[in-house]
Amino acid sequence: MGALFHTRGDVAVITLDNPPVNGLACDVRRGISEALDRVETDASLIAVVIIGGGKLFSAGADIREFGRPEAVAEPNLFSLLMQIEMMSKPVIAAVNGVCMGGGLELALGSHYRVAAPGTDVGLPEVKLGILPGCGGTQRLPRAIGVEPALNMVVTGESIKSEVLAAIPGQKLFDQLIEGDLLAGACDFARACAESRSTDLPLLRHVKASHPNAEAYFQFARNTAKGASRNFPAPAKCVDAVEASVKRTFDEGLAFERHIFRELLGTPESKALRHVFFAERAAAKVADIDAATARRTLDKVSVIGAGTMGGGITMNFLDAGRPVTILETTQEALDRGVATIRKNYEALVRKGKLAADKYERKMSLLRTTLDYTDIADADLVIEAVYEDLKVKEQVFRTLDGVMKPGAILATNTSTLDVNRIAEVTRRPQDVVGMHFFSPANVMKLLEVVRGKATSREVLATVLDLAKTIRKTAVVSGVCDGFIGNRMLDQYFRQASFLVEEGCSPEQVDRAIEKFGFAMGPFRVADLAGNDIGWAIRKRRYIEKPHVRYSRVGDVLCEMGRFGQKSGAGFYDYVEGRRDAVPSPIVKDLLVQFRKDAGIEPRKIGEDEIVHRLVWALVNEGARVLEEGISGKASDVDVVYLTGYGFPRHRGGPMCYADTVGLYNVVRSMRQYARNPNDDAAFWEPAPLLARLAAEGKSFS
Ligand code: T1G
Repeated sequence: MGALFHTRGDVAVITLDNPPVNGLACDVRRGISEALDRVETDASLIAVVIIGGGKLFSAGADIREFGRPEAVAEPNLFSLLMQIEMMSKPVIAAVNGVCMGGGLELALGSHYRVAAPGTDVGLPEVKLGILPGCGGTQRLPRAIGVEPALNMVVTGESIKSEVLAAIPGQKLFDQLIEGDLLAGACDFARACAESRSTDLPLLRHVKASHPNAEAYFQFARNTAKGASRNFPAPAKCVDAVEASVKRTFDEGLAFERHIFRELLGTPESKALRHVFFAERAAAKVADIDAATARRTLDKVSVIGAGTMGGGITMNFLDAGRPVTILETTQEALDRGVATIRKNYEALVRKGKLAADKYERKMSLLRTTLDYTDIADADLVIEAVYEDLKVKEQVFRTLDGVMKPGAILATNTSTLDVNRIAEVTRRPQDVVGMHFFSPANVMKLLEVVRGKATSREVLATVLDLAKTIRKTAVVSGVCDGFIGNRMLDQYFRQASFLVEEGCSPEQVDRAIEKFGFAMGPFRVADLAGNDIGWAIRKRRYIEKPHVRYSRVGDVLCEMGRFGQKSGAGFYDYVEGRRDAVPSPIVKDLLVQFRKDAGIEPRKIGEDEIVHRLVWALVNEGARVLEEGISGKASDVDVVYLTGYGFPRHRGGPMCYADTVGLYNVVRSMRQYARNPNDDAAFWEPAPLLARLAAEGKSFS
């Protein structure tokens, strides 16, 4: 690992060599520095090209080094850029594939830059809760202008090299090179060396300006703050880019470095770095590796053209994979296809999908009423009504029709995958693929591993998830798997809070200020209160000793199912989706508390947030100790990608670690003493109690 050195005639070539993404780790930086020294002292060499080994230039600093001495070990990236600036011979960065973060900063610090078209160019540091820390916020505005630079720094999104090269007056790329990038870059380097008459060009000497700086940056800062829900990095990015206009280059560099160090230590950045690796670790399962066989998945079928079946189908159409949908009646089929069309046509109207691409997607869709039409499918995903008897019947039929080796997946959200597998003669081929509504949008896919599910089937489905751009998390079989099982406790606690004195809007406001996309009562009204009602009825019978609040039941008995019935925990105006606080619900809660003998009290935001989040954490700890989930970071990924948990808090288990498990358990014991709460609810899961007692964390 490091930087490889070779020469092509009188041009030196430094190749970044740190697979898979050429992270600028300590050894790589040292290799570059030593190679530059060699070029400087070798009179036969007239220029140097820096290029990435493998398929890309560099994804930036090696995030794994953060918080360790290696991250700042000399030569750190800062020193390396100073060394390049002092070189007497031209340094050309030749970028392809990915040029991001510190990798882009390395290129920006070079004298010249050439790029292969199609290169993803970006400064994604804000997604890690930091900002570019080696001149990116100072050099990029000088290379492409303040506004496009600010947009890239604040959003962290990548832009293709050819798009950036087309910006009028840009100084980012001196040339786009089709075909052999290295040969083109060496020719360009030779031309630079031979045509040299003045000093080598440095972006630090270019002036960054904006015609209306004061107003523009104030607007940008307000916008960044408004969109980031108490997450500090985006607004700080604006401050740093503003410095490129208001301060000298070196002052701007120092200001950027100061902010970088400040953000690096924030809990939000630590959480986001946790999320970065957690999302990638989710696909890693203890007993599956590259040697595990995979099955071919050419033909895919979906059973059921309802909301879930249609959304699941769209994932495959979006990935360019043909799908056959099966339904029981032509009317249901037509309705399902019409819904898929409506979804795509909405995207076409918004300009998010080209009309020809829409038609190409629809050309991949087949429909049928006959099971024999799907007999040769490699994978079939059942998405019929959430009733065990109905699903068992579908799987009996599939078992009799599908070819040997076909993977039989169920999209059930809570039912027992083992029971479903047992009605077939091939339980090893049965697996859960729990999509989240809207299935074509939500990234989370819970892959439910039955006790008989084979490793091959699991490995195949995990690989498939990547191709349909889903974040797969493996779950064992239990009621609600990982996410919905924890969500049940979250809603129980939310209902206890309104029994004790909160209004639904007070609870929602507090947790949304914490960073959740939507509070529990707005979610309940959106999803339909009758869903929770049906689940509670089932559980009242299965677990009569468990205390549930009856607030939700009372609303359902009044027909207040949520948005679909025009009223729920909130009132709704016809044709609008705004959740309006309801005087009826307010009066109902007053009466409810009277009847229950509850003296309402004012409950603060911290208590609301912590009772909701620790409810998730306590159940998450049980999910871990029962082996339903293999890693605490997987539980975090479920909540980050499927339930709107704020990314800059890292997920429920990560947030509990941030607060400290000792403090979590101390708060729970306090809540257990509340006569209107449920002491049993706050009994710490054994794993949580043990970790807290031992001063340990989930991670
Ligand atoms: N550091 C360490 N490991 C990294 C890494 C990085 N920057 N980027 C990726 N990996 C690992 C990743 O964990 C996975 O490991 C493997 O590479 C493949 O990644 C000074 C301070 C480049 C678009 O934030 O966006 O520069 O799971 O699965 O889908 O101002 O990786 O195989 O063991 O994501 O093809 C800023 C983060 C750093 C870029 C490729 N840079 N990476 O996506 O592969 S901070 C980033 C990505 C910085 C400077 C600051 C993506 C990718 P494993 P992958 P991919």
